[in-house]
Amino acid sequence: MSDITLYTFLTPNGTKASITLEELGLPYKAETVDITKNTQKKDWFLKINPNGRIPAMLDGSQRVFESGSIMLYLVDKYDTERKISYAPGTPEHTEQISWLMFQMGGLGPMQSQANVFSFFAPVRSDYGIERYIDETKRLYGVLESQLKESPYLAGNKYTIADIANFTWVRGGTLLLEFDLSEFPALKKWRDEIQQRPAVQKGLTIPETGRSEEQLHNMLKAGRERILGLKNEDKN
Ligand SMILES: N[C@@H](CCC(=O)N[C@@H](CS)C(=O)NCC(=O)O)C(=O)O
Repeated sequence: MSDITLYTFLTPNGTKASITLEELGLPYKAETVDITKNTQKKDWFLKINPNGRIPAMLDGSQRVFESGSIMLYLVDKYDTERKISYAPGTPEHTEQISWLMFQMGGLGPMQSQANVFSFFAPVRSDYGIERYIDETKRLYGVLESQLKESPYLAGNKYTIADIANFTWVRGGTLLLEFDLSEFPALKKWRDEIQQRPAVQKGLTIPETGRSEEQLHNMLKAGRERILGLKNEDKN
């Protein structure tokens, strides 16, 4: 039996967890942790995630933090039918973990920095913007080369590795306005995953009081502000 509360916000890391829960058909409560109001730094939340970031989860008295760790916990414990994961000990399972770690250690951190330099920075650094956007696009190229070879990242089955990378690729097209025409296999994969009912549902969690579009517009206003500043890079 599960007794799950997901602490989350409408972001690529948050929706990795809600999509996974929806795909597994698990009952759960979603608590909104509004990162635009710094709720993630409050003492009560730091007891669930000492790192002060969303998402985090309680399953009964068990805390789980880091989105990749939440996904692994959920499939280890609840995906007994292997709906969105491979069995440990199989070559496909190792691939699944590799692509999940690719997102956790590569795509997520690099695209987050692209977001920081593009939307949130107090100064304008064209070097920072370019460096992290180029690195993010390079990583999209790595996904593209894998998806030319197999329908999903870890083989013939849609898994948590796909969910993890999907929310970031979707975020890149919506926010950084990446054009996926240079990555046709990635675009096809994104379009297909986007249509899954569990994905559609997971992308609406949690209730924030603002639409995703409104949240994105807040960020894009940040970009206008940054582009209005003088570039501060040293020559
Ligand atoms: N490696 C962490 C990253 C979590 C993370 O950066 N979450 C962002 C939202 S996507 C956040 O909470 N930002 C607020 C902050 O940095 O204080 C994970 O995958 O869970």
